[in-house]
Amino acid sequence: MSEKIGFIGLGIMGHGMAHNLLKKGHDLTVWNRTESKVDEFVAAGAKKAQTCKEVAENCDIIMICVSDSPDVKEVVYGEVGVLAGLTEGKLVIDHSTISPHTTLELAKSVNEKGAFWLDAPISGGNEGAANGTLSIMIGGEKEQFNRALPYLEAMGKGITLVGDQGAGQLVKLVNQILVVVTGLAVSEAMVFAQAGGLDLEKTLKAVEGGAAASWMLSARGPQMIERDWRPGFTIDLQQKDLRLVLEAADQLGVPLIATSMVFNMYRTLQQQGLGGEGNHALVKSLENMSKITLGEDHK
Ligand code: NA7
Repeated sequence: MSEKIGFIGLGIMGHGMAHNLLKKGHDLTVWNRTESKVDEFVAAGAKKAQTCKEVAENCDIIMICVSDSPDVKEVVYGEVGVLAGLTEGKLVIDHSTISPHTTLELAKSVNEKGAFWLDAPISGGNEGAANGTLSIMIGGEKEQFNRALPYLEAMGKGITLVGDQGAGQLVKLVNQILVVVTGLAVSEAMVFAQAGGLDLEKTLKAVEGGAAASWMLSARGPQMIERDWRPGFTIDLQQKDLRLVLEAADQLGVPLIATSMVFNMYRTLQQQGLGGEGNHALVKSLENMSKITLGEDHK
């Protein structure tokens, strides 16, 4: 049986995800805090809800993709939030990246209503969201995972049940360690290549197929070279994720040397007012230190 889907949060990621649900012909109701973002979805066949409560009342599966832990809490616990409209048997899927601790608290509240919760954070940037090729890492019950799968398949390719509630968020933090440390390696390599007077495009082409291959290198390397800082994922949100990583690492007592360094590098960029730029603008932090700028002749 086809279920009615609700989508809350039509930002950079939610935009592509909700469009892909519509493209696959799913029955979709949308809500966004900034109301104007809803119009294009209504034009494409979605229904518009006035509140998150209304989304929960009218849908069987409610997907959320908003910024941070307090935002998901607001959307769920608010006076006209999801919880107020939730009834037995419904399923809430949170695609936002938030604290694993907050996730367990939210899941408990939803479960107390006789409803279900999956944490299902995403990776793949705006391209992955637009193309329906996101990686989706899921924590929760197998039965609910199977229930959600046909809808998640409209939005992603690598869809993995990684453990119980909260495990999806923890795996997303693992993902973010890999993303930012790879981002640092790409940044450092590009600055080094620039200092050596190399043709950056040719350099990238020469190394991206070998052992140094990575999504970050191939997707964001060209953007660094072109100095295109438009965000697939903003520095502010990346910084938020690193805060979550470092909080969890502190609780676990595990040292994260490179990750904490990148956290501080991003902070210098936020101080310069660059928090809205893409996370690949990390290279600017190295440019600031070395006085070597990609694309400039330093000879
Ligand atoms: P964006 O493009 O910054 O979009 C954030 C979305 O979250 C956007 O729809 C916001 O609404 C919405 N939002 C943020 N705070 C709230 C509150 N308090 N209440 C309701 N809605 C809110 O982020 P991305 O799409 O790149 O990322 C979303 C998540 O996926 C994030 O956790 C990432 O880490 C992964 P707005 O349009 O601003 O009114």
